[in-house]
Amino acid sequence: MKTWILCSATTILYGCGQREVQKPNVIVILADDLGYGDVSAYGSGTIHTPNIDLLAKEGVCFTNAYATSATSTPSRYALMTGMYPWKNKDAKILPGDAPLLIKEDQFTIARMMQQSGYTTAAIGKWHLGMGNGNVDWNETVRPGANEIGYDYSCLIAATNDRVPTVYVENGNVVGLDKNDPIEVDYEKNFEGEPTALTHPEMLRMHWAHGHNNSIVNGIPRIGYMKGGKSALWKDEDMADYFIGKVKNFLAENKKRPFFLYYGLHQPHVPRTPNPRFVGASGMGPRGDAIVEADWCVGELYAELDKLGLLENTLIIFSSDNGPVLNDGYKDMAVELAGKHKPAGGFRGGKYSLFEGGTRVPFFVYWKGETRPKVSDAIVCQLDLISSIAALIGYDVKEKLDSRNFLDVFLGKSDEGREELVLEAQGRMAYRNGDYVMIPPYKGSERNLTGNEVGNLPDFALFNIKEEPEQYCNIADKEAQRLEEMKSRFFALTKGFYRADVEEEELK
Ligand code: NG6
Ligand code: CA
Repeated sequence: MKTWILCSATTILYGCGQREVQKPNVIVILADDLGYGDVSAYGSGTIHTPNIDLLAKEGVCFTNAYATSATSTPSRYALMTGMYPWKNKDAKILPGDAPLLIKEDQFTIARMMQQSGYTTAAIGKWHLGMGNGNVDWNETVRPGANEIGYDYSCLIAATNDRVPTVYVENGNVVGLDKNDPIEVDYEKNFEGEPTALTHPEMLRMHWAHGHNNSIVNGIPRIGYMKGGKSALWKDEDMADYFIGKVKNFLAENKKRPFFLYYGLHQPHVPRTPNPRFVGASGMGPRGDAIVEADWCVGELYAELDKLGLLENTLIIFSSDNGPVLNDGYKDMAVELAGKHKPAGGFRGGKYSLFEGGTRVPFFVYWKGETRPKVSDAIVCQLDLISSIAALIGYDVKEKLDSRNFLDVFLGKSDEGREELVLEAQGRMAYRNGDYVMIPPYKGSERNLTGNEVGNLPDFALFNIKEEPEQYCNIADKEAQRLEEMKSRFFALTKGFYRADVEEEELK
């Protein structure tokens, strides 16, 4: 990569008579369950996300971008490691007390950056497990993000609907009083502790499915938890809390190259925007949480601007999987959606093998480096690790599924991926060029959320360029293409594909 060396003249440092060029900073912002249609950048006039749109309009706006998976853990696993998540049988939605999914000696994007002289941080949603499977939350929790390449981490262990509902900074629960120890159990409740079932009168948000275990801040969660009162997060302050940590990290590291993974918790359930954003969207908590997420992006951008870092910082914005309205709480997301199409017109959403599951917003912005462009190239988060390796001149020795598409990400080429295996709750689909093939799977058409999950009785083939909505199965019409795609798909997924797999139960 010559260009940034030439263009970043202002950041050239002179030392010991030698010219040393500062490496570009890299920031990955990953929203949680934000759909293709949830950002106004793609033309929806229903929710306004001006800060996210700025990255899209001034940078490269991808229309064919994918998360590797239709749920969080596998999707994040792929981004972090450059490996297809379906090759790891444990890469599925993890509970809050799950052990670290990534091996300590595994190659990760953070480790790569660290080895290249970057200071690294993970801030926000994690959901990749932490600890050894038998966590004592009252001691430093290891291994975690810090053991796989992050110099600094400040995280929620899993999701905002799962216990423990505390922040974990460098492995330590923030604000914990040792006299009120935290206990977590995903199987059974602690004696005498209220749950959504025993104490519904304590709820200020009600559950629709699942989410009826421990109550924290009046919100019922997944899993049981006891103690740790002084450490409990305040849901409405989570955005402010994490952007504060982000700003600290930027200020402390403005003089050295850094890599920041910023996991936004919005608009995942429970949707609890700060009161500043309540009513902002007219769509209730889900829309308001999206407006809040957009504000977070604006704050990050403004801070980079203030610190004079924009010209030397590559910003990538995306989402871990597609959208869902009713993900288990009665928060009026369905009722108030109106004309809003969270998946942007694609079929399905979170949990789905249809495009709505994995087709996500994706923008790459680098002031002075990227030119405004809309790219139809097929790109995937899986490829970030190899592409960033190319950017910083790192020679990846490991055999990864990730490929280098740096020029595509920077808008300099339109030759994106030719093929991609997509995953949704243990099932797989295959995209090749303009076509998507979905093998048959058992199970119902929709899951508890109401999203169509892509269980079809027979092999289906769609031309998603001509018909992005995926209602027109052309398997019979293009029988030969189907056969070719099937054989390529089976070769790629050999040893992992199972025809009889049923999606994990939502609970
Ligand atoms: C499901 C939860 C859902 C959400 C999801 C993980 C129920 C019924 N549903 O099991 O609310 O937490 O897991 O979402 O409990 S993800 O975006 O992190 O993958
Ligand atoms: Ca998610």
